[in-house]
Amino acid sequence: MITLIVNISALLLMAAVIWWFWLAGKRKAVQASDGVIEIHVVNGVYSPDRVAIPAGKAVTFRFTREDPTPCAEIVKFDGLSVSRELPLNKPVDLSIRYDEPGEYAFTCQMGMYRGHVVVS
Ligand SMILES: [Cu+2]
Repeated sequence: MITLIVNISALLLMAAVIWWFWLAGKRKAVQASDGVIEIHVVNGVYSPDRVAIPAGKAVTFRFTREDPTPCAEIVKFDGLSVSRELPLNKPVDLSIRYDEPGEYAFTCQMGMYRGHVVVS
């Protein structure tokens, strides 16, 4: 009986961890209706990794790369001809505009670092 309770608790805990790190994080997007959205490249991720912007309006994405991994050097945006090199610890402004609502990824060169732009 104790074993069962322990097992069930462990499963619930795992579910909570999965929810917290993947599902909950995926749902919230940082709103950037106008102006500048600051994105930091740290420890293998973009932070924030989900940004909501309005369709047809240019928003400045300010990337600061604090992650020395060579892989993080380039950021590119799906569906746009935007591809930029990010120097270490130096903010780089990119003007991003999507005309069609949808979800677009921004990634490093190899697609390992991954963020999303939610356009509506
Ligand atoms: Cu990469």
